[in-house]
Amino acid sequence: MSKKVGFVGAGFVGAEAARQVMSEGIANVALVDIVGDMAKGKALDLTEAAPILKTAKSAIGGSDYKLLQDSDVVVVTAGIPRKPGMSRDDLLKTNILITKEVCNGIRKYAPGSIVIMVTNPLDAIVYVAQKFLEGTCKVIGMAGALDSARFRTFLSMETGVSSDDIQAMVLGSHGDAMVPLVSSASISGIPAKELINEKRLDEIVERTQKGGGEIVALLKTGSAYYAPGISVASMVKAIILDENKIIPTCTQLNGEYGESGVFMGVPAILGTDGVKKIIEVSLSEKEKKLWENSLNHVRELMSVSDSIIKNEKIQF
Ligand code: TXD
Repeated sequence: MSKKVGFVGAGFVGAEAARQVMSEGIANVALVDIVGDMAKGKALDLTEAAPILKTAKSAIGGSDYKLLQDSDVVVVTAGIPRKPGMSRDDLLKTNILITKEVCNGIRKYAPGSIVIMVTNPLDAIVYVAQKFLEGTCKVIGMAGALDSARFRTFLSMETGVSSDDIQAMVLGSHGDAMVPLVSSASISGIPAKELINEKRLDEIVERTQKGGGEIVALLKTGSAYYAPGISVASMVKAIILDENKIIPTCTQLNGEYGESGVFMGVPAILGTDGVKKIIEVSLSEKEKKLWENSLNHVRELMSVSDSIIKNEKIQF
């Protein structure tokens, strides 16, 4: 049977990811958005591209969660961006409430699917979605795939070597506290440190950590969506085609890296069951400090999320 990928949130990132999934002929797609006609329109637009893409895949869209039925993977980008005057906690509260509504729809129509959360603040949203969907779906988050792509891009710009020849990963949380791994970054197997001096590497790490903000500042409205959408599609592809690719993924740690319960971005083998295995890499002293900082940041987000869930009396 043909595979199906559901997208809740048909905005910039959701639509770009869906376009990539259809363009590569990976699966049929369903777009669900609170703005139903917009999702329906984008789905029709995508389907009309099929004859030129030479794919037999098609798209459906609307506001009804029933459209998610039989999805193998569901990608969630639904949420609101921070508005002027809104604190990070206000944003978290609103997006937790949206996540709850979305998870109810997924539980009803796509139980057993692998769920990829994308909505910000990513680490907290993955944590609450896993709470809402416990026993129904496996939940992971996309951030490291994007942050790693940015890191590789900047290493490529620095060396003039094709980004395809650059292996580098970003672990930890999404945002300023992420952990770009310089110690294991390589250019066709040559340690990056042998080709780039420490000062420049530090600058590349910082640019990677602030990569999202750099695009926001240029766009003036909204945030990045091409690289995020394509990063989502790479995770979807690894799962649907059982590729066993190592992709940095936000997932719950169960003893790996000496931690349990916390959600962190770590290298994971992605295939049919979602995360098949978490890979533990050794970190330099500098990276260990960043990792600790990242852990504290995620723990703080998880605890603020717990308070919101308690204060708002949100039931699972
Ligand atoms: O690396 C990452 N994880 C990220 C995350 C990279 C890029 C973007 N990142 C976050 O993804 C971003 O901060 C947002 O939280 C999400 C989605 O970003 P996008 O740029 O796609 O935002 P849009 O265009 O505003 O899309 C959000 C859609 C929009 O169409 C709303 O109508 C819809 O979500 N929405 C809903 N759909 C269904 N149900 C409900 N309740 C709902 N509320 C809003």
